[in-house]
This record gives sequence, structure tokens and C-alpha cells, in this order.
Amino acid sequence: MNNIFEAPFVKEMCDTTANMYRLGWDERNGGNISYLLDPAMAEAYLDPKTVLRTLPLDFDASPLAGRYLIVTATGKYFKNVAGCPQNNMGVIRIRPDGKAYDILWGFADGSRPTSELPTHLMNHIARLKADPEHRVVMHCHPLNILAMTYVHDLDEKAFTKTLWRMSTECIVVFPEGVGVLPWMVCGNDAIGEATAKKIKDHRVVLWAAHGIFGTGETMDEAFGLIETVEKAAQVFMTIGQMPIRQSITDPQLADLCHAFKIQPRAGYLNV
Ligand code: 2HA
Ligand code: ZN
Repeated sequence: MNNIFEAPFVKEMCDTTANMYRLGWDERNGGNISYLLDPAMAEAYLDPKTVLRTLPLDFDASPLAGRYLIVTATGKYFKNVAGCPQNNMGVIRIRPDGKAYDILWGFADGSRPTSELPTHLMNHIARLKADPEHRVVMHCHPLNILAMTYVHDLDEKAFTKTLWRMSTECIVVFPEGVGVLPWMVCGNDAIGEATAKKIKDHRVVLWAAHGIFGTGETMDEAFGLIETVEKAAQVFMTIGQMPIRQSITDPQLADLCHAFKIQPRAGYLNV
């Protein structure tokens, strides 16, 4: 058995949580990440027969039956993950009936996975249907996107088009646009279901007055998506009080799509 502290997936979680903290996206216990692991990779670092604890789920996670995930812990701080991985995250495996999960490593001080676990699992289920290579769900509270949900219309098309215009690369990075949810209580199945509905055909969903969910096939992709949306929101919040003299027009956005051979969300561009 290899040393799990040297597992690439543990290192990636440590590096990513540290990076997100450094960017100010995860104050206190804010934010959570879950990462679907390749079973052979997981079993190279832990014994699949050693179950530390089993905890219930109150929705049907059976599409993920048998899957391993590394997940950040509830109530823990991203700034502390790299210094003590075993208390601040852990590896779980969804039980065959999808009604519970086993803890196989981590959560060593008695902690549990993130309060947003239902949303994460529902998002994994929804994204895997759209993209079998999907692996990562990432949630955090970046300053500018959070601020923008107070001052911008929450209509998805309007929000998306504003973001697309704030930086040339935006439409290339998220041509499907962003999903937007109105304010809701977090940490329960209802917000999980509402997010999963939107994540089916968006890789990023905003929670008004709360934060952002980004998904991807890799940690870099989910991180890069959030980073790009947050940068666009930063431009918006920076120029918000100033008279706009020029921007990126719809025909120019269409030119970008043509140049990069991507399909923007249908009906969003007036060309
Ligand atoms: O767990 O960000 O949404 C901290 C959160 C909940
Ligand atoms: Zn949050």
C-alpha cells in the first residue's frame, strides 16, 4: 500500500484549497471541493475493505454507487487543509444502494464531509450524464461574482452576456453561459436539486448572495472556469460606476465563436 499523503489526488486537493484561500475565495469554513477518483488510483492508496464509518444520505445517490470521492470536511478551513489533510478532508465511497456512504480515509478528528455534499453528489450525477469524463465539483465565495449578484439582473441570459463582454476569452471558456439561482437556504437537498438542474447544461452555476459552483474534467478546468468568471465579474465591478465608452458587441462575440470553433448558447447572441 502506498502512502496516501503522497497520493496525487491528496496533493491536488492541498494545492487547490491553498490557492483558493490565497485568492480570498474561501474565508473561514467557506467553500468545498469533491473529486471523483479513478478506482484503481484510490485503491493504490487505501484498503477498500477498511471502512472507518458509514453515514446516511437522504436522497438516491445510486448512480454513483461504488464511486470513490475525496471531499473537504464540514466546518473546516481551506487555509488548514495542506497542513493537516487527514482532519480537513477524506475519501468516501458511495454504498451500493446509494443511500449511504463509507468513509475510508480522513475526517480523522471525527469530522464529516461538507454540508454541501448533497449538492456535490447531485452535481456529479448530472454532469456525468452530460460528460462521462467529468470529475470535479468546486464551490467557493469569490468577492466580485458575489458582489455582482447584488447589483446585476439575475436573468441568466443578461448575466451571461454581461460576463461575456467583460473579457474577450469569456465566451471561449464558457460558451454555454452561467446558470443563476436566486437566494436560497444552502446545505440541503432543495438547493442541490435546483443546482443540478442547471448544471446539466452549464458547467458553472451562481448562487445569488452566496457564491459559485464550478465543475470540470480536471481540478485545473474547474478552477480555471471559476477564475475566468470571477475575473469578468471583477472587471464589471471595477467599471460599474464609470460611463462605458465601448464594449464587445454581439457580432464580435460571434466572430470569436467562429474563430475558436465553438457554439455559443442558442438564442443569446443577436446576430
Ligand atoms: O461550508 O461554503 O456553502 C461552507 C460553505 C457552504
Ligand atoms: Zn458556500
